[in-house]
Order: sequence, then structure tokens, then C-alpha cells
Amino acid sequence: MAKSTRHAAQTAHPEIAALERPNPAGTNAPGFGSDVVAETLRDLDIPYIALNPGASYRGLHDSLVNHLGNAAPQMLLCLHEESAIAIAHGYAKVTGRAMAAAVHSNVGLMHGTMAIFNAWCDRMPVMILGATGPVDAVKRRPWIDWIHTARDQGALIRHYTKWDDQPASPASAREGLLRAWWLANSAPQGPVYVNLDAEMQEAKLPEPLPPIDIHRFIPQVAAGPDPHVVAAAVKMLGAAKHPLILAGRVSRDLSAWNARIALAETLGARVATNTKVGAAFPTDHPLHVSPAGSHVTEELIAAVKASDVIVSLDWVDLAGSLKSVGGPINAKIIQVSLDQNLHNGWSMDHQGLPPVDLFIAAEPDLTVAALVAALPKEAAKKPALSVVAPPKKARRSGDDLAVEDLALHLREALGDRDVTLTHISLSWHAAWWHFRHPLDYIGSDGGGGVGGGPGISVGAALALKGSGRMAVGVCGDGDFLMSCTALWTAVHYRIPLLIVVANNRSFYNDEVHQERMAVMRNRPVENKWIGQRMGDPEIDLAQMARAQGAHGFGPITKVEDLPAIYAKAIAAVEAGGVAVVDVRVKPGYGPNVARAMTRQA
Ligand SMILES: Cc1ncc(C[n+]2csc(CCOP(=O)(O)OP(=O)(O)O)c2C)c(N)n1
Ligand SMILES: [Mg+2]
Repeated sequence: MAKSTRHAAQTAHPEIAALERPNPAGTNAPGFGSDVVAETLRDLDIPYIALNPGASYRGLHDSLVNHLGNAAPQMLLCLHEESAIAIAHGYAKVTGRAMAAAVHSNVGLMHGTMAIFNAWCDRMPVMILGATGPVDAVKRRPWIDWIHTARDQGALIRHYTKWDDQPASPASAREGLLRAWWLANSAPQGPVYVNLDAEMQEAKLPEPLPPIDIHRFIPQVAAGPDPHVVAAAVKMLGAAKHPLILAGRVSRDLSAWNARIALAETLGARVATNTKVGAAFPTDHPLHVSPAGSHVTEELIAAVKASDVIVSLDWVDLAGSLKSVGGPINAKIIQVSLDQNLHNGWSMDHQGLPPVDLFIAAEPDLTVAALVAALPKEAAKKPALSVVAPPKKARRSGDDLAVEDLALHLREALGDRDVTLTHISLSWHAAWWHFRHPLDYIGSDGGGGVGGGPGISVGAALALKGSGRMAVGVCGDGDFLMSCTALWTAVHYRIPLLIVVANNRSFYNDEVHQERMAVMRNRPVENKWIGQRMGDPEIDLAQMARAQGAHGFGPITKVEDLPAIYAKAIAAVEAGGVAVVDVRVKPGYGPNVARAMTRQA
């Protein structure tokens, strides 16, 4: 979770650990290549491995069950590889640390690619294990081992992973896994892939590997700022009259959260946040530029225009946000980021190149701590400027349900429980829900890959199980339908989770785009729904939940029905279950969202 706890041991939740116990295979010394792989995962304290099985890694599968006894790591069976990776992604979004996912040779990896891309763009660590039919052609079984062997399988995902490997021996597999885990978890974080040759897995170990102290191979990396650059930043900020902090990719650590508040209050700086990434600042703090958005808001544009020094804490798309202001930027810009170390020329997710006056190549959390320590104490606690709007009240009735009704009633029904929003729909508006803790919201899918919501929510709920926080994901119906079989894994492994579907029976985001096209070309706007709406028949989402053992509620079509159904769904989750609430909302986004989405370059 925190940078400081990143390397701490994590164990499976006892209720999950009690499931799927294998018959004891007797105490056995490592005898095969894949036993070494399994033992290395255990030495790395990886608690879970989400997977969909495949013969290419039957050796590893056997080692996990019969050599390790399906514990540390414990298998989490998934119905699709995209879910397996998304679950690991969601887990990392809460803990800051990689768990493992295993996928079958080429076809399994192909299924997982979008989820890998999402994790990559989100800068989240995932330890992906894959496999290939025997690299040595004479060892291949006819047909199947041939179609499931590809030269350089890592090429499928190399452009959006931090590192990949195809070790040729158990000893090099151990080294490859250590390096992969170390790289995945070091900032900037990202997914890594280790491809295990079937022959290497299944071959007998000629002799035991010499033991190593693995901690010497995965040293903690803390990339703090150069003190001279911190001094230069303090000078710029000391002279600033209207500083603005753009709080982007930061950790879920509470002390880092408090340090950002201290920095803002010391400087009297406004602070903007963005719903693409996890909560970074209290959204009802008087210094917060409200409401946050996933796109650049009018409020943010005004704050940028009014500022004289901007500090970007690894803000996603700094160049694009500045461009959206639509005029010259007078402020001096301090950029705090390590992201440049990942940019590779294939993916454009690095975004535009921002103008920068002072670059701090360091982790944002460590930089904020250094700035707080270096700022003169007499400057402390400048008065806050803006007045916080009171929370909106939910309307009590109506049969034209909007996403706002869904959100305000959900917030009301949850009361003062600690809740983590694990996902929000594209139609969400940040003004409906305040974040007061770094785990109140863990950010979006990262790569804009629709279908990430259910799996990410299951992974986040897994990490939160037993923490006292309820995991609540709000998905669009398109997002839900693409990957709702991720929920079976949550039901099966007793992972409590509430999913509320903002069901507009449409891939509505694209209706907005078709409307825009029609207007630009002077064509009939009323055709925008064709090829977008999911009606005739409308899909019964509650039924899809129940089919997997979850509690299904709805469809809800009236505002007045929300409180009672939400109460039942929350009770089901508090009893340890998975609940899905199908809320039939009218299609439509707020004007700000629609305008920002279709903004031209
Ligand atoms: C894998 C993938 N396919 C298609 C898209 C294009 N796309 C962006 S948003 C969207 C609609 C999502 O529908 P839904 O989750 O129901 O949300 P809504 O727009 O209706 O609020 C689509 C199809 C995408 N981003 N990712
Ligand atoms: Mg929809």
C-alpha cells in the first residue's frame, strides 16, 4: 500500500485459504523445473495467482497444487484471461503491489492483452506468467504443441509491459521471476511477463538449485528528489502568489495523503484531482478545485489561468490539460515524474510533451515529503480561499431515473460506512461523491479498455476483504456485459462486492460521438442510437448475476425503489456475498462530460 510497506509479506485471507484444499502429496523436495518457479513465487510472498488453465503450464499448475499445496500463492480460478489480469490489476490498485496471474500460451495471452494494456496505462504492477509449447521442436506433441508455440511470444505484449523474459533453465527462471517482480514493483510500476517453456517446466531437476537470499535480488528502490532541485522548487513556490498543485498518480498511502494536505495548506495552493486516477486529495477541502473530472473541467481551466506556479505530481496528460486551457500559460511549471522512464515509442500513452521550467525526476510521494520538510515553517497554514458547496440531496421519486439518482441514493444508503469506489461509469460526475481517504476511490481502468470494471472491482475487493471497507463498483452496462463473468470468481472465493450498473441499454458514449458527427455533417441526429443500443431484447443483468451465484436486484426503474433495494444489496454484501443492482437509467451524460469528451484538438 504505502511505498514503505510495498515489500511487506501478504498472506491469503483465512476464509479464502480454507477453500480448494488438495489432498496432501506428502513432503516433497523440488524435483522439477516448475517446482522452482512455484517456490520462487512463494519466496516473493505473492498471496494469489489468478488464472485460467492451459496445458502449456500444466507443469507449473501441478507444482502449485501438489508441491506447494495450493497456498502462498493460492490459485484463483477465472473464467477468462482478461478477468485474471484485471483482478491482479485491481488488487495492485489497492495494495500498490503485484500479485500474479497465469495465462495459457499464445491464445490465453491474446485474451489477456486488453487488460495488460489497461494495467500498463494505469502504471500498475502485475506479475504475469505465461507459457509456450516446448521451444525444442522435437519435444512437441503433434498439432496442439505446434499451434500453441510461437517464436517470441513476448512480442505480443512487449510494447505495453515493463519487461519480459523466456528463461531456458530453472535457474534462469528463478532469476527472471525475481527481476520481473522487482521491476514491476519499482516506480514507475507496470505489468511484466515471464514465459515458461513447457519443456523447462516439466523436466526433472538434475540437482537442487543452490539456495539464495532473494532479498538481495529485489532491493527496495526509493527514487527521491535531488536536494538541489527541491531547494529550487521551494524558492519558486515561496515566491508564488497563486500556486496550483495538479495531484495525479500518487499512492494509496495515508501519510502521503496527509503530506499533500500539509503542502497545499502551507502554500495556500489550490489542488486539482482527476478521476482517471485514485483519490489524491480531499475533494471537499476548501482548496480543492471542485468538481474533479475525468476530462479537463471549466473549473480546472480557470484555476490554471489564475495560477503563477503549477506543481504537477505526475498528472496524467499534463500537456493536454495545458492545451485545453486554450491560450498562453503564464505559470511556471514544476513537473514531478518518473514516467519518462517507461516511454517506448509504440504506445502514445505518454501523451504530449509538456513545457516544464523545473523537472523533478522522482516519486511524487517522496517529493512532497521533501517539499514539506524544506518549506519554511512560518509560512504554515494560509487561509483557504473557496467555499465548499453543500452535498446535493437525492430526489425522492420519479420514473425518469438518471445516473445522478443512482449515485446520490447509493451514497445515502451506504451512510457512514467506509467505502472504496472500485470503478465509476463514464456517466459519473465527481460532485456526487466526496473522497476523504486515499482508498475512497482507486481510479479508472487506465487504458480506456471497456470491460475492465468488473475484474478490477473483484481484484480491489479481494485486497479489501476483511479490511472493514466495502468495495463498491459502478459500471456501465457495456462495461459490465463485456466481462461480468469476473464476478463468478468473487462469488466462488467469498469476496464481498457490490456492483451497481448504470444501465442505459446502450454503448452511450458512442451515441455522443455519432451525435457530434451528425451535427457536424448536418445529418439526422435521431439516428445516433443505431448500432449502439442494446434493446430487443433488453438484457436481464440481475439474472446474469444470479446465474453466477451472486445476488441480483432489479431492474429498478423508479427513484423511489432505490433505497429499499440498495439496503438489501448492501446487507447481502455485508453478509459476505456479491450483489449486482441493475439500475435502468435514461441515456444521457451531463453537458460538461459530453462537451469535454468530444473536444477537438
Ligand atoms: C474494448 C473497448 N471497446 C470499445 C470501446 C469504445 N467505447 C468507449 S466507451 C464505450 C461505451 C461503453 O458503454 P457503457 O459501459 O454502457 O457506458 P455508457 O457510455 O453507456 O455510459 C465504447 C463502446 C472501448 N473504449 N473499449
Ligand atoms: Mg451503457
